[in-house]
Amino acid sequence: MPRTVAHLDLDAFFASVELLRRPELRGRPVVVCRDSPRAVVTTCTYEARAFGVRSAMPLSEARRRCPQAVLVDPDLDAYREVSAAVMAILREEIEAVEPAGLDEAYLELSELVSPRAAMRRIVARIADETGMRASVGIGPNKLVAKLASDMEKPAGFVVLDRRGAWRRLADGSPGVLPGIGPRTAEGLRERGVHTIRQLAAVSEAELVAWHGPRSGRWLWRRCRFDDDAAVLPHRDPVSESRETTFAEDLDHLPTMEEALLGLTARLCEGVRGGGWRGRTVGIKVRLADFTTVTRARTLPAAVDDEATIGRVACELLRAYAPAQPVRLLGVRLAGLVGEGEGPGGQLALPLDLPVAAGDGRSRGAGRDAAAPRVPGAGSADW
Ligand code: TTP
Ligand code: MG
Repeated sequence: MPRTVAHLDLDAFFASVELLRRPELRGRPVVVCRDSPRAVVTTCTYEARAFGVRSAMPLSEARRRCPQAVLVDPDLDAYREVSAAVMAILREEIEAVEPAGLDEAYLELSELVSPRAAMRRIVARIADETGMRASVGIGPNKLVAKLASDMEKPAGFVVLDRRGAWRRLADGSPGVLPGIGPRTAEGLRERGVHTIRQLAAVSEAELVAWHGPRSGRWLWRRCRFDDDAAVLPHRDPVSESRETTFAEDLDHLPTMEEALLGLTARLCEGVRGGGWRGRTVGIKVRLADFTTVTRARTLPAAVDDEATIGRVACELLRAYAPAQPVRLLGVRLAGLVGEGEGPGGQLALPLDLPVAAGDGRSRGAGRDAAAPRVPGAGSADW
């Protein structure tokens, strides 16, 4: 069965969010980066890229290339919220959505009569409703779609088949193929393989001899732009959290509760923005000596309201009763389900089963990656 898959990636994501609240910076080279000697650039506007500034470049180098760049501090909470709004639009429009990061997702379009029209509509909605500009790649599989979305950024819209991908990329380095990292590319170079075309000329048996059966076969298919990976909508976030480190440690319970309620308000905005509800409310507390504990409680039904989540969070904090001043507090909602999932928003799972089972993936850039598998058990990690 021929498939149609799209990959959508927001343009200059962190920087674009910053421009929403500081429109006076539009058209200027903006670099999102902490202002410290060892900081590296998270991203920058295309105006800054014209000067050679890039993601992951040391700030000192970015400054040298573009002294007039405007530096903006990263604000991950703001990026998460915009990300949730974009993902919510994708889920409204398309059944199978696999977020692949804060600003990118794969969409399974095989069932659609007009996948291009659907993607044009989605790009327009994202622009209207969030102010973000997106680039889209459409192809027969995830690999080609991902490569295509990157080809004509910003505001790209590239439809490509495997032959087209071959025509455009065969003479490039194998390292441009997602999944082939710098070390693999370097290893291939040492064997005289500098391009995708040269890689495709190596026999499968030889690749297996070089890289073992799994990676060898995978490489053989990869350089032919062959990929049968499914779009996995269950890679939805399993949890959402907000946390903050205080300028000065807190040592009064009422002040801590106030902070937890503030975090809960921000959490709920993000959760509702993504159309989520969750059954497990958790808190994270880091004490003055850096001891970090989490506590969680699983409720009978999924919730998204500030009052309930805030109440449970404060109860968990009072029950824990921090014995030292507190330097960080966090609140977390796990076992997330989308709107309309499960009867009355409840998960179709028995109460004592791990709600957040699976691989612990979560929304965002992996800050929640180690979600506790058994709610209520607590965990050193979030
Ligand atoms: P990307 O999609 O790679 O980059 P981008 O959206 O800024 O620019 P474009 O897609 O138009 O090329 O990454 C998404 C966000 O992830 C980016 O805005 C900032 C963050 N990020 C980092 O923090 N460090 C990095 O090294 C990279 C590549 C991205
Ligand atoms: Mg991007």
